Amino acid sequence: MTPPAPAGTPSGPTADQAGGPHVGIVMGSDSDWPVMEAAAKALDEFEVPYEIDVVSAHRMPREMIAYGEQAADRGLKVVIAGAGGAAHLPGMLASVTPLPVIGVPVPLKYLDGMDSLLSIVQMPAGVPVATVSVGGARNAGLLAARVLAAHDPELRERMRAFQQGLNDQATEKGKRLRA
Ligand code: RP5
Repeated sequence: MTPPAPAGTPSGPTADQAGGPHVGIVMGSDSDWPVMEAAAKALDEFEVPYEIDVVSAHRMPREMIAYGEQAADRGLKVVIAGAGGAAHLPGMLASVTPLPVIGVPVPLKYLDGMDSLLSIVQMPAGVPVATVSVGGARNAGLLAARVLAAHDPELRERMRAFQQGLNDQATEKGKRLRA
């Protein structure tokens, strides 16, 4: 897992794996990476190949549209898009790709991420974005893995084991409190 490469070229440690990346993780700026990194970490845990890039809706709109238009043909199955402030990236990508788009509202210095959240979540009917919580990049990665698991029994088993792990941890915490 590496920080986003310069804009334009899909990258990421797993992008060269056989079959290519299944998930595209994109963000409006490399300043979003400290938040978005959690999505990549989650996909690492499930050994899901992904690519990372900076695709700014406002600063590089033509590249952003090209990324969305080409994503499915390049073999991506899910797009995770994070942005902060006037966060138009997830919605604009969703408007030009048939793939599921998961939006991550990135919190910035002002407004506690509410601006990002509302920009991403209030999509018009017909153009869905699955919006996670403010800063919820880990859940975005986990949701992408679940989408892929719907058609991948092995990945589904890994997800079941992960869920069992959550259950075990919570049970253990309860036991410790009761002791
Ligand atoms: C958004 O503007 C980006 O997603 C980022 O959250 C925010 C600020 O970008 P920088 O000015 O830090 O590059 O489009």
